[in-house]
Amino acid sequence: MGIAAERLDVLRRADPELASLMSAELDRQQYTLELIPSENVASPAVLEAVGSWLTNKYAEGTPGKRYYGGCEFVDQIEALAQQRACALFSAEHANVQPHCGSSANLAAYMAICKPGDTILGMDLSHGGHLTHGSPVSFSGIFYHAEFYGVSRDTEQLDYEEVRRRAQEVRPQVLVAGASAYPRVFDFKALAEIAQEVGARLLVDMAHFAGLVAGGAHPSPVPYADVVTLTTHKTLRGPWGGMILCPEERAKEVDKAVFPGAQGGPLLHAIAGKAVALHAWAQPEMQGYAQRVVANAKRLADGLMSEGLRLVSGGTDNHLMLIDLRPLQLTGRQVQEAFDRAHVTVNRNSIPFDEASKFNPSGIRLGTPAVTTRGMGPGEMDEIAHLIAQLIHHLGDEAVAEEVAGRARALCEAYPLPYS
Ligand code: DSN
Repeated sequence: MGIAAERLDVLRRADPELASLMSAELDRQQYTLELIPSENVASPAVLEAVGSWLTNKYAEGTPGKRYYGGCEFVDQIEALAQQRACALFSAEHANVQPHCGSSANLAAYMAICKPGDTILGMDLSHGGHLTHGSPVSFSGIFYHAEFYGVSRDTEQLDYEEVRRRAQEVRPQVLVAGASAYPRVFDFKALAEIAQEVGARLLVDMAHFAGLVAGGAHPSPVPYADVVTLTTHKTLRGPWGGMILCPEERAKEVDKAVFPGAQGGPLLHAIAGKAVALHAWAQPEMQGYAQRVVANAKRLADGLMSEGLRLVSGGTDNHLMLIDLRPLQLTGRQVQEAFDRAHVTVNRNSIPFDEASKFNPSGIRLGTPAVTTRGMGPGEMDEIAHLIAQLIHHLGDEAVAEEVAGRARALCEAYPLPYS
């Protein structure tokens, strides 16, 4: 019996209503082409660690310095996760307690600046993240937020323009990283800009941490004052966050995480992070990051050859953005049509989008999850064709049905690792 069947068996006896919802979600995941670039498929070993008795333990503090008794084993578990994170990313210090990327960013700001300071981050509509200064997030509420964006011509970052903005606003923190930017970052250039204006450099590598881990994206670790990441995206671990920094900042970062931003750490999630970090040293992960990027490039080329326009003309990482403006379609329309065809994507703003954030003009998609399921170049060609068919024939039920059938067949050929 696989891990899913075993767990559902236990749950059916304890809580049939919840078991039936979880079973339905498992089916959705099993038979849906998952193209949301921030999602992935955690291994059965990660699920075992996360769904374990470690959830019972309180351990406020850090390994060896806890406010609770009985921490001798969880101390070793957390220290193991820290050592593995430092080894994988060549970092001097890792705090593995952040519950998610937003908590990691909250603690990172607390460690390197104070309320009211100026932070300069990438505009959300150009690919940035809510926690990089949006007025609806703590980052825009507690700090004075300014933004830089991509250039209108290339839809890519122009580092001279970032420098000009930094000189103009003199931030205490320069924030780099994004949730919808299909290109790699030049961390050396960003570090130089930060240094020139006396700012600290915070790199949020939530999206591309797995690409960094696998050597398919430059690492910000040698350049940044603080690096934050999530563990559930390209890193292929459990839901969670993490912070990396030089040893000299370790104390400030640890204090900012606890008691600054959080209470007790989630030891079950930390164990899951340890398992995922360990997996990067195993043969099964060899080449994964390169395959994610190669698949993304192949998918992007396929979409463009089917007449779709991609923001910045392609991708260098795991994600891409389709510009729906030339087709006079909206992101919401397309996302909903994709859902009906068992292909999951998300609508997203694109640079210089004049549509509302709730119904923007872009579709964001990526390859981490389908690559984990084992799909390769041939499947990317087919997926590009299916997506183009859906978009070019939006509302045609016969096409949607045909795509749904092909999407299901692909999912059946590359099953989730839970049965
Ligand atoms: N909301 C996440 C994403 O989907 O990219 C980023 O935190």
